Amino acid sequence: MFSTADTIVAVATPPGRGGIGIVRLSGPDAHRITRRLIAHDAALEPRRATFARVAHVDEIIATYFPAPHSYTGDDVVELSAHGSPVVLRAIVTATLDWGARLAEPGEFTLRAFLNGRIDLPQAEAVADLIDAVTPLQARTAFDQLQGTLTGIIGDIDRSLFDLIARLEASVDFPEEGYHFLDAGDLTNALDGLIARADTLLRDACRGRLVREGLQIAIAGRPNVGKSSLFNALVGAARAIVTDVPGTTRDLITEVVDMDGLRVTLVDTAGLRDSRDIVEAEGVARAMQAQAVADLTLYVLDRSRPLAGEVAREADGDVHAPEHKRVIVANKSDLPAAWRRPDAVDVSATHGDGLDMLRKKIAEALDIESCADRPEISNVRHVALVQRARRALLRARAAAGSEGGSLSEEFVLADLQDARAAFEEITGRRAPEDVLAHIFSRFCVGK
Ligand SMILES: Nc1nc2c(ncn2[C@@H]2O[C@H](COP(=O)(O)OP(=O)(O)OP(=O)(O)O)[C@@H](O)[C@H]2O)c(=O)[nH]1
Ligand SMILES: [Mg+2]
Repeated sequence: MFSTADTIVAVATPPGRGGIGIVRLSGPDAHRITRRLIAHDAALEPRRATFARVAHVDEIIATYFPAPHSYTGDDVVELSAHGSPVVLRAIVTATLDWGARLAEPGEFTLRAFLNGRIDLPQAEAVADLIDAVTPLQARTAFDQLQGTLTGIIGDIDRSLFDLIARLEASVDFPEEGYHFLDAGDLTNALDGLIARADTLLRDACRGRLVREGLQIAIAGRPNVGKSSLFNALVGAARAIVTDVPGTTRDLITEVVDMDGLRVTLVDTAGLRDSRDIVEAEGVARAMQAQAVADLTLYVLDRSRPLAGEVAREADGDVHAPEHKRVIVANKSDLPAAWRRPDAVDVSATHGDGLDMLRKKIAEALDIESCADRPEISNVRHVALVQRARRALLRARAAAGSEGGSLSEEFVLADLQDARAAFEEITGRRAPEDVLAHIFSRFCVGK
């Protein structure tokens, strides 16, 4: 399914116009195709910028990275042209005429993996780094790109390998008994491995927060200033604000950086019974958005008397008491009609109290504890560490039982299982469908 025999091409820079746009070629014919393209007689000097012309298209700079010292591990040529979609498309088309093929999404990085330049967590880190919204996300991805996770897994894998080798020797030469590995050593080694899996998993829930971010829904009655607060937190007049109750109908989302975490803010329709079918649909969506959010900002209008029913709504959903919410008393620039000690006073239109609100949000979500860079952040990795841990626990149980050589066979099978899971993380043993899934997340040119 995956071939590295042909030469692939794609625009590597984002769509649109810019000072520079880059077309990337990778494969055995990358150099030959480039020389044809720019009518260059001599070979291109490795890793040197060469000025050239693509006839009737543009003046470009070509840089040749011979295998294996390139991003993909193949021969790679990067062609920097002026950043115009028309120019870049013309260059790509010309390379197709000379024998290149359009790259699939993520295919450059896939080749880097297949050629052994990077392992799977590093390839995944490339995608995460490109997608990062906050500096913390970028740093976490960068650590993974540098191989921190690979190093940890590699360590565990070596211990497992050693254990398996010694256990196999004991099984093959039973008369020696546990000569290669006595029972106490085995259980100690297993306990150590389980503890290491536990440490990784403790890190994981923080890691998920950093990598995937959080959703915060802004909810409340009509006209209390939800959209105004949304705009204030986003820092742009994104949602329509009017003094007509029921202005917002659809969900409006925007991604912001909150203390380094990627937060998706969702503005919702004001909650009320409405006979208007559009508004009623909006209210239904508002309820759904609250149900899936990690936190709800429940907004009240502090300048108007608080109806008992609304106060009860603010107190929380009796059906989902564990759902996190922060009460916001908006319009603090106007005279107060009431006070609630549990509410944060803000003025969405004047910007007062927003810092306090951000602090409350950070507290409610325990963002503080995410400030360290987690070692593991990807759900695929987490699921595999969990699988490995279960196998290790089974091995531990079998090792503790009095089954003689039979229990050794069980321990061995479980250890092999654990090892397979760890190797699927690094990609040493990753099925093709797993690879296809991972690389389909990338966009073309990466
Ligand atoms: N004085 C004052 N007015 C505000 C403040 N926040 C919002 N408003 C006004 O309140 C009105 C409603 O604001 P919106 O942000 O549209 O309220 P909403 O909750 O999104 O309303 P719906 O979408 O209809 O549910 C507008 O006239 C805003 O200018 C505030 O902090 N102070
Ligand atoms: Mg609104």
